Amino acid sequence: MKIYDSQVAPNPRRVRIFLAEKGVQVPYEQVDIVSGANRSPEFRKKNPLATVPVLELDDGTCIAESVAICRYFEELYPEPPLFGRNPRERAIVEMWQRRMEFHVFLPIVMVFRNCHPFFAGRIRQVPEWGEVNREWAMEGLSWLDRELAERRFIAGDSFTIADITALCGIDFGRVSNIRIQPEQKNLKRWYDEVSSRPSAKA
Ligand SMILES: N[C@@H](CCC(=O)N[C@@H](CS)C(=O)NCC(=O)O)C(=O)O
Repeated sequence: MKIYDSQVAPNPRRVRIFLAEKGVQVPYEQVDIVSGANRSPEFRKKNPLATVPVLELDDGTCIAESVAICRYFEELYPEPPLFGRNPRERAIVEMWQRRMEFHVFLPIVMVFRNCHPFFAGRIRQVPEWGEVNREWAMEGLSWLDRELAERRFIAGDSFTIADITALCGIDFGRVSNIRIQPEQKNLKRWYDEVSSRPSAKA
C-alpha cells in the first residue's frame, strides 16, 4: 500500500493529518504536480482525474478523493473516531464535513485556481469568478467564526474530519491572501488549538 502525495497541496495534507491523528504510517510517494507529473498517462491510469492524493492498495486498487481515503482508514482503525461514534454523531460530522468543503475549502481552492499564476496555461482561468469565490470564502470564515462561539470543534466537542478540512483550506488560503480576520476571535481560538496539534505538521 502507498499514497501518492504532494507536500505543497491541501488535499493530500488532509489525508496526512488524518493518518497522523490515527497514528498510522503509510509510505508516501511524492508526485511533482508543479511539473505536471500527475497529468502523465501513467498517473492517469491510477486516477483519470489526474489529482492527488491517491491511495494504491497492494492488489492494485486505486482510491482517490481525500475523504474516501480517510473513510477507508477509519474503517481499518476506528480509534480515535474522526467521523463520529454513533449514527447521530456520524450524520452531524458528515454535515459539517460537507459544509467545510463547500463553504470554506472549495471557494478558497477556486480563488487559487482562477487567480494564481500556478494554474495559468494549465486550466482556463476566470479571475472574476475567482474574486466571487474570494467573497464566498470570506463569508464562509465569518459564518464559521459565529458557529465556533458555541463549541470547541467544528462538529462538536471532538476533533473530526471537518476540522481537518477547514484547517487545510484556511492554511491554503494564505497563498491567495485569504486570512482569518482580527475580529474573528472564535475562529482564531479554534485555529490556534487545531494548529498546535502534532498532526498539523503532517
Ligand atoms: N476532490 C479531490 C480533489 C483532489 C485535488 O484537486 N488535488 C489537487 C491538489 S490539492 C491536485 O492534484 N491538483 C493538481 C492539478 O490539478 O494539476 C480530493 O478530495 O482528493
